[in-house]
Amino acid sequence: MSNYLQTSKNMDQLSAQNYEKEAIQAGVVHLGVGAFHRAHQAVYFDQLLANENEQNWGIIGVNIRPQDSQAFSRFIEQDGEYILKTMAADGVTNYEHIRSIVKQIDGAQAPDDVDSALADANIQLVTSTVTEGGYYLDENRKLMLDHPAIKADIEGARNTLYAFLYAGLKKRSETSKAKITLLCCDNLRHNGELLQAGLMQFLEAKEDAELANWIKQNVSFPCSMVDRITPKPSQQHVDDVQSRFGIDDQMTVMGEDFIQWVIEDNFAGKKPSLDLVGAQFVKDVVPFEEAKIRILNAGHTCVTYQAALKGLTYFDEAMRDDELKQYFADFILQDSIPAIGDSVVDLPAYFNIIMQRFSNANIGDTVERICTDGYAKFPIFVFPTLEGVYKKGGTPSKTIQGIASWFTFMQLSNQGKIDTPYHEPNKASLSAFSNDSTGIQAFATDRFLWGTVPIEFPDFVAQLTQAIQTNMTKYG
Ligand code: CS2
Repeated sequence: MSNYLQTSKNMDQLSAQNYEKEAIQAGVVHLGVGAFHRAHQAVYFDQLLANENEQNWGIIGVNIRPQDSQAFSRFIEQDGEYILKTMAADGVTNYEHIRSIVKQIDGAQAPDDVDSALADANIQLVTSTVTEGGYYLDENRKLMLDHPAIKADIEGARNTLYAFLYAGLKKRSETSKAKITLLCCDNLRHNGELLQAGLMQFLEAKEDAELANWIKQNVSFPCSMVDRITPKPSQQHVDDVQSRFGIDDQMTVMGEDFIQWVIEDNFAGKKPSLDLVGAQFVKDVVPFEEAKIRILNAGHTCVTYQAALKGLTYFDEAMRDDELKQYFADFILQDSIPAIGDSVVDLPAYFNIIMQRFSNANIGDTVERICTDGYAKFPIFVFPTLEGVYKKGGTPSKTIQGIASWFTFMQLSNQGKIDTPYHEPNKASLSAFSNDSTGIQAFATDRFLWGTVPIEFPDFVAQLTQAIQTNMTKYG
């Protein structure tokens, strides 16, 4: 056990899975060890490791971002161990000592070690959480070859996950030659297909047909749907763990009690029996993905900017605001669910569960967190509903209201009139959207955001302009 995590009090309140860490072999490499990975995939694997026959599924956690190296060095000092705190809406709180990340590599400092891990025949699975924007794909699934990070990686730098996968898989194809599964765990529709498309285009740009060919025969890219609301880690929980257990855990992560993982059953490498610990293997992830992305994520995205405009701090406050609660229900019931159409998922029941989860005041999920990265989120989460309702002959007025609130938020945020900080990695892409008719026109016809909707359904531009004007009057 990590020295940092020696419990000195209340040991009975801290649970841990029943396995000896020394007996665990690594079978997974994970790229992007953020809070979400620690609260989600690492938890499933931690439970899996308690099964005698599944002890070769330890995780090698890899950091790929230089800006995270400092925080990651602390994670290494803690031997990759940390406390997961989960909080239910009814106040039940649990603390678990998670130990599944058995090895840690800072890829930003030691890229060769990552290559060796990826080449190792014992590694059967690579999972990734690098955020929605971390795959650098445009609306046509084309890799952004002109993006400086991708450009540099094609020249041999290590900015994106593609550079790491390229080098690691190259080594694997030349040494162990073992088959392997790349399992994307980011919130993207058809996430496995996107990872595959991005990687194959990267290889094309590198002009490495041999490796591309090897990958076609030896690597699979299942899609998966991942879910657990995981607020940004905060000092409050670090302090709670410190005072409750006497543990100096700087990597404490907190999430809601709900957790879900639905995985396409398409493994080129060996398959971990994650179904033993609650994950679902299915033939087709699409209906689960669509439900989650269009109801939970799009619900978050369309409500959060309105919540910010109203000066709310925590997302659960939006569910206690009559207007926003009604808006959320209308958006889902009038736009999202009709646009999805028939589904194996009971969508109204699913929506009710999401409403309860969004109302969980104990997790203190912030409007600020959910406002982050709007430029990457709208095309993924909101666009399908926008297009779907128009295609069915309707008018997606609630969706348009959500989009308009983002534009209004952006403008007021630029003018310093909003308290909620806006963290937007793609700020440069938003700079053309000025607060005048030219800016609104550019926003409403942006190809990356809205595809061909403005061309196929020209009413959209007028409807969005109208909604923006209404919003500006209301909040400006
Ligand atoms: C949120 C997600 O930031 C967002 O867009 O909707 O981070 C959400 O909390 C997770 O997807 C829940 O699984």
